[in-house]
Amino acid sequence: MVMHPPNNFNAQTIHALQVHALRVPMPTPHRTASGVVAESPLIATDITLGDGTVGHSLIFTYTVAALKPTAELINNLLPLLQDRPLAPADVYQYLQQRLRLLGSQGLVGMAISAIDMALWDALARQHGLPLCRLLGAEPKPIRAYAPVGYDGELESARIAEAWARQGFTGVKAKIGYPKLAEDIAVVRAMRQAVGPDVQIMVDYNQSLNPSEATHRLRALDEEGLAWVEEPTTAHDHAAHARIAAASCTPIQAGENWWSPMEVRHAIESQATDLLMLDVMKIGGVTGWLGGSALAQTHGLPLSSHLFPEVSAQLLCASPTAHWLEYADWWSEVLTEPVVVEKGWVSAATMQGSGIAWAPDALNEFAAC
Ligand code: SMN
Ligand code: MG
Repeated sequence: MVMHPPNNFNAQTIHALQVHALRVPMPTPHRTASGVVAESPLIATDITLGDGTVGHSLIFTYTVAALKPTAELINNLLPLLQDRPLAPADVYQYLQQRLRLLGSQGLVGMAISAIDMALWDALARQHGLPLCRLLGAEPKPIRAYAPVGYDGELESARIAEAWARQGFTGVKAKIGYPKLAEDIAVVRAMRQAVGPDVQIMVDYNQSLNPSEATHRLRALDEEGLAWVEEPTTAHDHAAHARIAAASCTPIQAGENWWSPMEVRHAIESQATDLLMLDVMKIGGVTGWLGGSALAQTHGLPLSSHLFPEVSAQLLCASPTAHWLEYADWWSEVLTEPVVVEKGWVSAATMQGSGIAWAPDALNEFAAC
């Protein structure tokens, strides 16, 4: 009689899903030309496997209005996940296919990413590896830049200087003030504060119309900026291409692109010189890998948007890794928030994707 090994298939299948809606206060509100982020509405997702391994993910809904609907949407996907094998790339394709008629942008895309990131986290934990190693890459230090809000000339300069003193070699300010002269004044005050060796980036957060953007970027060409981010509507690739063609400063874009397919369309339109992916919007780890492959094949330097823990892992495995966006807004929720030393982030010590809940954080920050 032929003996078969015991079937431990259950240990590798999805068993349960737990979703927590959180509201985390910001130490100081983050102002942009397109609105203020005064608190972080977050969704913590836990996926438990048959063997008890739990994979975690964290997503950010920007507005409280989207918090509970997105949490409910993730929960409602459980019937599609139950008993499926722990194979994140397959689950991603399966969810995309099952949700094809509805479409997979916006809250649906965020829900798919929450599940995808939790599954990759679980897979890395099952192997006892940081995510980057699971993806075949060594942990390595990633250069990080620090954020400066839409805070006016004096405050922007003060904050930039404080980051530079901590060792950051890049600082990114929100601009898009009523007058171009104010944008220039903010950049010059920051330059004065940080000196010639720190790179300065600026972010318009989609606030300009294309002709105003072309006008302002021509003037900013004199300021030696490392990039100008999202000068106009993120999904208007043709307008970004016209603005890019008329300016010497590199254009940065991508944080609002919803899939590797949208990255492809943007690249085909020559919309940007640099690529920035947001792991939640691009489609989780699976979506990031598609976007990163496009960055590699088109020679586009790739930076991250928010989610510094997961992004540090992913940038280690991204051939054209450029800058990590540092933010500590969600550190109180995590046991292992990303550590920066002299402006470099290290993914070396992290388990899985770097997401695990600080004791009692899920209760303390629970949205009522
Ligand atoms: C941003 C970050 C967080 C909230 C709003 C906008 C952003 C960035 O555009 O690039 O940091
Ligand atoms: Mg931005």
